[in-house]
Formats: sequence, structure tokens, C-alpha cells
Amino acid sequence: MSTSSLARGALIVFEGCDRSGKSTQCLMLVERLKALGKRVQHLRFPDRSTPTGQKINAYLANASEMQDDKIHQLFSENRWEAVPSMLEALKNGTTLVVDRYAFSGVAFSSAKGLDLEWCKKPDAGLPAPDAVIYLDIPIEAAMKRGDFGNERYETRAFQEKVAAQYKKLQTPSWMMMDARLPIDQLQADIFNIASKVIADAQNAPVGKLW
Ligand code: DGP
Repeated sequence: MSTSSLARGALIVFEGCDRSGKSTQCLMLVERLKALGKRVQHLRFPDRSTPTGQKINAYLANASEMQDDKIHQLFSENRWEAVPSMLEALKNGTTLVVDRYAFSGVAFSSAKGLDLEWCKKPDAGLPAPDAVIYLDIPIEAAMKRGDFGNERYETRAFQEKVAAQYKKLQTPSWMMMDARLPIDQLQADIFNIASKVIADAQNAPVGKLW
């Protein structure tokens, strides 16, 4: 079979405030798809393993400072670095389950007061997700989960601003999930959504943001 006739993989993005359960749900979805023999890869942004990711990591840990517009661009660069391998994987039939994407970039940076439309510009042209799964949680509930408060953005006031900015980005196509549901119940719903998204994406071209 030639590569061009191979059904492509789907680009499935998880978004939400800190401690909404994205990482857990991404991992569970990846494991379930793998167990079914599907080609699937787990990505997360920022990718802290690359040189840009290491600078971002230092910034998030409050070990370095950077101007808001500069760090915004660095987060975007960190995503662009992954694009060639993402496109290759999708073309080869691998579904990408992505923990945070450009929507985090816009929501977090515009929550600091940067113009929302300006914030969208560096990520314009990135591969468009076939689905955005948003894990919705009241900030109060997120704060009660472990580890909240260790990194730069993890304050109640800031996360509330982020949630408000996410709302501005939300479109009718976003899958809004109640992140307070029991983990397995939430995963069952997410798996059903992902299965349909994977089937629908097979023969569709990869779109571009925004
Ligand atoms: P995580 O590894 O998912 O915990 O994300 C790290 C933190 O960085 C989290 O508070 C969300 C934030 N973040 C993720 N992507 C971006 C981005 O593109 N821009 C900004 N300003 N913050 C981001």
C-alpha cells in the first residue's frame, strides 16, 4: 500500500486549567488505544526536553524571568519545533494525543493582559486539532488536588483568569467535559469521543490553525 492511501492519524488535543486531570486522561486514552492495537503517540506541550523547553521549565519554576511577550513566543516555538514529526506521524496513521496546545498559549498569555488576537499570531498555521477535549473544573476543586501551587501560574486568581480566557477561545466544536466525574467514567466518555474522531479524521486533510 502506498503511504498516500494510508488512513491518517487524528490530532486530539486536551486543554484545561492546571490540575484538571489532562495528563491522567491523556495517558489512559493512549494506553487504551495501544491495547486495541492502534498506532498512537502521546505528546505534551511545553516539551521540556528540548533547549526551548528547558528555558520554559526554568521560567515556570520561577528560576528565571522573561518578558511576557518573549515567553509567549518561546512556548509557541516549542510547539513549532514538533510540527515536522507531528505531520509525519499523522501521515503514517499515528494518532497524536496532545496534552496542551496553542489554546494554552493564548489562554495563559492573554490572562496576563496581552492582547488575545496578538497571542494567536505565533501559532497561526500549526496543524489544527481534529478535536479539542476541554476538561472543565471549578478552580476551587482543582486547587484541592495534589501539587497545586508549585509552579508560576498556579494561583487561584490567575487560574480564574485563564478559565475566562479559555471561554473566549471555545467554539461549538470543543468537547466540554466535566472534569469532576470519576476518572473511569470520564475516560469512558473520552474514549467514545476519541474513537469517533479517529474514524472521521482518516480521510480528511490536516487543517491549519486558526
Ligand atoms: P503543564 O506541563 O501542563 O503543567 O504546563 C505547564 C504550565 O505552563 C501550565 O501552568 C500551563 C502553562 N502553559 C502551557 N502552555 C503555555 C503557553 O503556550 N504559554 C503560556 N504562557 N503558558 C503555557
